[in-house]
Amino acid sequence: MDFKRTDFPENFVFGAATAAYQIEGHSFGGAGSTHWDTFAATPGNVVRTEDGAIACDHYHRYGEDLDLLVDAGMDAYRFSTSWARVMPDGKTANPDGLDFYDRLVDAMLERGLKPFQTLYHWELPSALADIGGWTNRDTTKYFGDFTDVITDRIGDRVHAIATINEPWCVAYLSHFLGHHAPGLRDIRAAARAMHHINLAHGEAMTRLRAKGHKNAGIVLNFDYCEPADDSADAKAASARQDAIFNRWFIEAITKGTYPAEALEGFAPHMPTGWEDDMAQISQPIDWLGVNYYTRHRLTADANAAWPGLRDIPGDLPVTQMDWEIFPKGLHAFLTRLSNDYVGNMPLFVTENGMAWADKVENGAVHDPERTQFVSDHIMAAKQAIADGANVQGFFYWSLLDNYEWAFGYEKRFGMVHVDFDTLVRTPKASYHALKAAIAR
Ligand code: IFM
Repeated sequence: MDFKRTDFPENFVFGAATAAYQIEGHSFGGAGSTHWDTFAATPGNVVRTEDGAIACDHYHRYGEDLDLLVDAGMDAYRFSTSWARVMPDGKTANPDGLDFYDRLVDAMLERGLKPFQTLYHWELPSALADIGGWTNRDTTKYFGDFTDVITDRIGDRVHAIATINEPWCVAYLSHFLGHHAPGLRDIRAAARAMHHINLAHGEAMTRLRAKGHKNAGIVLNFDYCEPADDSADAKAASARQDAIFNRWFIEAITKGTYPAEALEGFAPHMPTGWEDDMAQISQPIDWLGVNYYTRHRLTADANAAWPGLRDIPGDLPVTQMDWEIFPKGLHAFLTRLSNDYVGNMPLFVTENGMAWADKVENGAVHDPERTQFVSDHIMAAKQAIADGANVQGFFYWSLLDNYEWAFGYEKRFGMVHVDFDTLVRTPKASYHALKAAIAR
């Protein structure tokens, strides 16, 4: 790595992130069916129709996994609390689920790790999917109730709470592009989900503030967009993608508005009276999580319906996901967010990492590509701090190889290799490199 801990401010947080469905093993502990279980069980949606039933069995092995964070010298663990584990039908509390998160948070604190909780990282209970999921406004109220129940149990011990992980994925990727559960490709469903997921964030913030919570925020994902060429069409296409992907959520949350370039397509399909929700959506947050992975080069597709976009592959090296590696994009977002949206509010890089077809050979995993990737992105964050952004932490995605949604267990993002037959964990070379860089 090209940096060391002392290059960063004294209280800068280094950590790793995971999410409940991707690692826990959702068949354990009385968790309810989620829309991911049914999506995965439907042919054609997920590689080999794999699901999160066992995943990394973190449910039973969380102690070993937390020890890996401590052994690497990390300060914090970003995890999520599955709604369907805590409330299997979306409405009724499951004592075993609450007990699990209680044990998990205590185990972090015993090890000196700061718990960074995410309330929703995509485990929508099937019972709520049955009533329309995020297309139904009522789901936002049920989400508020879930927020109350889990916060009453562990809210006194978590360091930070994020309401939602990556609302763009929850809404657009899942209801317009159809790649994630519930797999819809429908502009009306998408417009509603795009708004209701923001409202769910607002509802959760209202509930958290009522309990006196002072360190609550949201985690948004940002993909760098640029025109594929100098044409006016390509510039407009890039601006449309930027509005839908990068501006919709942050503008709603910090300014109470939606960008015109995105409303141009969604306005006719928005739920009646959406404007009245913007005040609740834009109530103050305490911190912003930034997930960053890649860039897109865009051009217009005159034959396609709105938003009429086409991705033109670039010439940068790509990861196992085929995502271009573009560390400058992280610097660009951290400075843009601080200049245009959040000012001096604390920013955390809550996810950044890469998938690679890693293999264990002679007991070790040689992944120099990942070491370079992490180093380059952490250096981009360092430069953003030098340029005035209040970046206070960096979480690698992900601690473990895990369930990569529609890609099943094929794409390996972990700093720790997981053998999905034996569930044996093997720290990769990048883990050891990060450990050396952040050693005190
Ligand atoms: O695995 C996902 C995670 O659940 C959300 N952010 C992106 C990661 C890599 O695709």
